[in-house]
Amino acid sequence: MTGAPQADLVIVANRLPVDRVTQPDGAVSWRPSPGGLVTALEPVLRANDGAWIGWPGSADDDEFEPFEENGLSLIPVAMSAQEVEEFYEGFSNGTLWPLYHDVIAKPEFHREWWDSYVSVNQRFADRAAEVAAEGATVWVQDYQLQLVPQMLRARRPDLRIGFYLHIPFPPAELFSQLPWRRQILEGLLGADLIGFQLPGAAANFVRLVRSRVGHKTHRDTIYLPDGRPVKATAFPISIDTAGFEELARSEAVAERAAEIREALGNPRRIFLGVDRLDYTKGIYSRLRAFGELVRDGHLDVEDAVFVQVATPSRERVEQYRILRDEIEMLVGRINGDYGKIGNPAIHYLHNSYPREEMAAFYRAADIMVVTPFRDGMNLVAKEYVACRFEDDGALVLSEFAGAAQELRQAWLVNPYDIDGMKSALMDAFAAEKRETSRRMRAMRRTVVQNDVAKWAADFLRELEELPEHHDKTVRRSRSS
Ligand code: ADQ
Repeated sequence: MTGAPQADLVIVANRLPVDRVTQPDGAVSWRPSPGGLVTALEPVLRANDGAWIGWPGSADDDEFEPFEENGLSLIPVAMSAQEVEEFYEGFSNGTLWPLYHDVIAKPEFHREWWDSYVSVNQRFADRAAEVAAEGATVWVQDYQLQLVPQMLRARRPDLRIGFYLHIPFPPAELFSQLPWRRQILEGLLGADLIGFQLPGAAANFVRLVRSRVGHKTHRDTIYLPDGRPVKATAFPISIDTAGFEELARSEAVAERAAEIREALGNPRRIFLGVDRLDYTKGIYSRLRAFGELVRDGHLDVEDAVFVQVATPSRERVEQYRILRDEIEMLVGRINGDYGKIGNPAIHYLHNSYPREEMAAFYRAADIMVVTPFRDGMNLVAKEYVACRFEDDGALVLSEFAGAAQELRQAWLVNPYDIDGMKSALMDAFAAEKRETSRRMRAMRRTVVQNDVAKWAADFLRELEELPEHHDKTVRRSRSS
């Protein structure tokens, strides 16, 4: 490819940190879609002649030339409509996503989806091989691109390659269902450093490599027969804590939070859920728990209200459409049965909001309810904590969210246990100010000390410092 910059740091992610907008006259422009990842990586990218490779988010056979946006070098990778269906909606979100989340939904295995996964991964790897300068660092992100490390190393052995998995890595008993399990493990082993959210996920991976690929391992290190060590370890991701706190402290957000409370009728307590509309997030069970508390008279709709923000997500995938219908039916039923004029029990918003509005929701809410069945980390829980600068507010958190390993002072719940969730919701509802402050103060300390900038710096430092060779004598791997 011509015109691609030679970068010393390359991020390879499924999505570019911008959205493509087509004007009515057909002209194309780009709108930044700022997420935690780009906030964290922007300073390092600027300091290192960095580039970001990713899909612009719409099906198109046209290749776009690399371009600069806010001083960041962006390199679009195109995908056809068929690839969006087979690689993205299919293998990534219909096979890997449910498989890696405890098989909460049944993963589908289709050979055409796999073929598409291989060819799209190859395209990303080829682009990275062209863009990276001699000896550069390439950091590949997430489950859509697990073959890229190996494909890239085959073309560019001079590179330092890191990989980070944002979602859980399943235990061998589940991962082994995957017909292409060996290829995925070998794909990842192309990296020098593989980062996971939790130590347990890293341990699952190392164990699988030992049993399925047959490499020698010791703790978090895998010794490849060609003399290269691979490290697999945990780097729990975080948020731009200071940025969220600053937003929450602002006059505009304080006013907006007051407006939200007012619009809800100034109830004594506001419960809040904020999730992508995904079956892993446990939205249905959580609303059922709340509905039963209202039904049984433990909560009164003039006293307590639930606001559920559900971000539209993967709307072309069948399972997501079914889930949306189920949740909307439940909300309708609960409001129909227990709501009063001007006082519905649940306010349901199926929409995306700017960061300021999210911060206002977090400030307005007394009890944040985060109850996924399985979640790599869950940034919403950390964002809520970052916004509670007055050390108040309660967090009800699933023990199956990665965040539960750090936010120990939350009201921890098992999301499969509706009665358990009901008592946790009531405990958080009734908690004394002293109790909520004690818990929130401790959680805030954790989130302030471990922000996303530290996460990125820790990962990149570790990647730089890893030895290139090991001195272990190891035999050739066997086939599984
Ligand atoms: P997600 O599954 O998307 O992320 P999460 O970690 O909660 O889950 O991040 C969601 C992000 O979207 C948050 O920053 C939140 O503020 C934002 N958001 C949610 N609803 C919104 C709305 N209606 N409008 C605007 N913004 C909204 C995956 C993994 C997680 C892991 C992250 C990061 O599934 O486990 O924590 O990646 O690694």
